[in-house]
Amino acid sequence: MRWRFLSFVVMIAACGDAGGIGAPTSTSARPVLRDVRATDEPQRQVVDFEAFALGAIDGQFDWQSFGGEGAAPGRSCAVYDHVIAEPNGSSHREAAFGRRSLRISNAVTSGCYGDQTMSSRSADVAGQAGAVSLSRDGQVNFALPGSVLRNHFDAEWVVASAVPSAQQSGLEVVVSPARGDDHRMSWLRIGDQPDGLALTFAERSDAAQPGAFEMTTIARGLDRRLPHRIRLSMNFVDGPSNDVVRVYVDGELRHVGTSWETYYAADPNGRANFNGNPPAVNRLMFRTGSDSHRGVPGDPAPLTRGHGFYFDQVRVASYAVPVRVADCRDDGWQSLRGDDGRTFKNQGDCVSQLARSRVR
Ligand SMILES: [Ca+2]
Ligand SMILES: [Ca+2]
Repeated sequence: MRWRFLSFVVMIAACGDAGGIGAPTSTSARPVLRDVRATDEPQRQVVDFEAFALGAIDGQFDWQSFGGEGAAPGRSCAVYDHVIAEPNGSSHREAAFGRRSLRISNAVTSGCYGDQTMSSRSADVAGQAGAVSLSRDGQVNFALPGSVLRNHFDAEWVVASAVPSAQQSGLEVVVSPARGDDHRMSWLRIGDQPDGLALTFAERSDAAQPGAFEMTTIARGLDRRLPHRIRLSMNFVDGPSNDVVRVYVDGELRHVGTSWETYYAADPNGRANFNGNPPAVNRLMFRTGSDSHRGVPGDPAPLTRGHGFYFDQVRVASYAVPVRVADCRDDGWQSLRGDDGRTFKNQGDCVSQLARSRVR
């Protein structure tokens, strides 16, 4: 019994917030390559994986996956079934999955975070004033060089079942805005249920229980024979309990909620990270893991190995959006964007976008 207790403590230490297994020793040492069709329109910067090599994800085009299959050993809590693969199925090829995609199953899960699969980073970071892009010890900056803090994060991806003809029982993957270590600012789970694919969103907004996951099923019965486009759109508003997160499924708004800022501001464990400030975000974490202490066991589904979900057309962007009318005035509109990343035609266009984005 004593041994089991000790190994539990060791596991927690390894999966801790700073400096544990899965934390990078230096992000600046790694050359930054960007597999994006870069334009000045952030919504068009899309990773399609076509230039990636098959197999290990880690180190390709600023993607990070210390625990993904084929990565260098010794930096992860487990070896996850996360790889660059050739998508199967003609419908997926037709849907712009092309010759290469990110494939993830939850055949292996763990209680760790920083060793899971992280997308390439947006040029800027996103968060409210005071959001932190440094590690707790100040030694690692998770932002790309020259990054500026912006108040909007937008992420989009296409997901499809690798077994479109049948349910993969127990299959689930969680996608979160993140920065490359253990920290996340939202949570969206994609699962495979008997009636089709299902999406579950988790908020942490209750100041009385800021550590609790408040889970909402925002879509279910999605046809597993078809790819689905998911978009997570986050407005970080300065001050507590006011961030706005929208989730779109196949172009339709399915949920309006909030970020995890209340966890970082009010939960004792959350506050301990950055003195009550939230982490900044600039990428997506694709995680096959458990949050068992929050009531989300995340049990592995071994039969999904080699299958799972394909992810493609991954886009992340951080930019500045208006949060008050004054932001649009005095030519302010010229340096701002709509929530969808588009530039404004004039001040009036900016003000009307503001009115729309306030709707909750
Ligand atoms: Ca592709
Ligand atoms: Ca806020």
